[in-house]
Amino acid sequence: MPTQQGLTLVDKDDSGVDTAFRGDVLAGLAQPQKAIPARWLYDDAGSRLFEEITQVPEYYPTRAETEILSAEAGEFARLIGEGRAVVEFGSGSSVKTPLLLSAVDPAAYVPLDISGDFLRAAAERLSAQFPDLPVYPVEADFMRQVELPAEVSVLPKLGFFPGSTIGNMVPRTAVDLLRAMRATLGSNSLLLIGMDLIKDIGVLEAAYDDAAGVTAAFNRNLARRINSELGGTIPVERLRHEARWNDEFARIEMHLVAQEPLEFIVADQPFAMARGETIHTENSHKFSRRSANALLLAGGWTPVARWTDSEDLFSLILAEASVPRNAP
Ligand code: AVJ
Repeated sequence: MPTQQGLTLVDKDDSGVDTAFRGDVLAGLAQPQKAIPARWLYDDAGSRLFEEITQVPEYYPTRAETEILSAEAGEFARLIGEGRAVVEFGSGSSVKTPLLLSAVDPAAYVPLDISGDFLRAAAERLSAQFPDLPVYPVEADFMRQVELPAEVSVLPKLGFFPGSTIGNMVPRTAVDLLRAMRATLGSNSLLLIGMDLIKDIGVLEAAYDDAAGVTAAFNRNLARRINSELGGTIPVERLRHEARWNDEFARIEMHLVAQEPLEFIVADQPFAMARGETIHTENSHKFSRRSANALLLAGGWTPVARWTDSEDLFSLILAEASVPRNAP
């Protein structure tokens, strides 16, 4: 039965359990390699912990991307131009979005998010900072084509997808998303997308296993959430956080590793883990200049410009909606 939680529609059963969460967890724990979709990491506690991660010294992506956005304002203005509708996929962070909006002087701002609560907060923050800018929040799942408000239909669009969130998706899902964005934004649109770069493995693993243990808490919070929302008995303190580099797929993986043989219950179903067995909880793909370009092209976007920070840690890529052309 769909019920209102804030503005967001969440399917809950009669005892108030999120049925999509329960379905993903039960299916994921029944697999030979246990795995749970990363989106379930972001409940209120998880979202707060992620904000904390962006402040730890080892986690460079937020700082590096913010550096690019402040340093390249002049270039964005030149290549993007004013008067577009900026469509942000995911609610704007308090720092990055204002930097972009100041640089490109848009005609409208359209934040898209699946969570009405985040959306309202982002829209209010932006309206206070840019009182003359029309803001049209849209609550939607941007993995599919989204119908934009009529007020922006004639404006050329600039999609904004910062944070290397695209890196959380395996390539086929990332391509689906890029194609959905292309459909949402239309021809003549541009996309400014953050993509984190392949680099020294030690730097990558430290970024996802900080000394203060904030990322470990973020990862373990998923097990805690399963226990509290799905009647689970997972011994959370017997699961160790691990960040591993998977070189074949160029990604950091987060796992929860059983420190000893474990038996537990989730939603009335029994599960067991051998010592050393893991639950895979997140992928964070990293890119080279060419692998980033290949992914964008596969999704219908032609790269036109690229910027990196002063330490070459992170890239921001500007791409234009590809026009089908005859090619060999
Ligand atoms: C929010 C997807 C950009 O993959 O770097 C940070 C999430 N996970 N530390 C990332 C995350 C662990 C983050 N993104």
